[in-house]
Amino acid sequence: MSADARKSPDARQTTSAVIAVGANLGDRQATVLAAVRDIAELDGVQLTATSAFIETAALKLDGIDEAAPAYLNGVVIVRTELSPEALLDRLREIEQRHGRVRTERWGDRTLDLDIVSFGDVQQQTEYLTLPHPRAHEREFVLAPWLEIDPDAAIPGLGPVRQLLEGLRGTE
Ligand code: PH2
Ligand code: MG
Ligand code: MG
Repeated sequence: MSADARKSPDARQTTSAVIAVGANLGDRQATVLAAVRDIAELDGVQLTATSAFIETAALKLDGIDEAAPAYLNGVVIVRTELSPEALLDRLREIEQRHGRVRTERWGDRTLDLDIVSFGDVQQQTEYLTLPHPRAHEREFVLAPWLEIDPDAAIPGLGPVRQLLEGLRGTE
């Protein structure tokens, strides 16, 4: 038995991670609910909070596209003993199980699961940038996150409450 397996679950090192959930194709409600359940059932992951899901206009590379199907967006917070990369791999598997096809960048999708932040990790690798490089400019990420964690902060950027006020103030 490995040293890690001998430890009680509580004794293992866990990190809090924030995951953004989005869907704008298919039965969005069913997909996001199933995705949250799938995340909760991952080995080495405990779901600690789930936001309400809000309907948001699709943001495309050249701005808001009211003609595109709207998104359902929400945020979940987990504690995990996985590495950021292992968590990302599990999330990509869940996206694929829900029919995610990767074509156009920021294109319509049945399910998008993004790691927004992972503890206080700040990294920029080819595989994964943390915190998520665009989370701070997305109301559809910040608003549901603030709802479930009023003290949330983005490592290196500051309190989510202030970031959100800044976004709303410049509308
Ligand atoms: N995700 C994108 C691109 N555009 N627009 C909304 N409203 N919600 C999203 O989650 C979203 C988006 C790529 O990650
Ligand atoms: Mg995304
Ligand atoms: Mg993504």
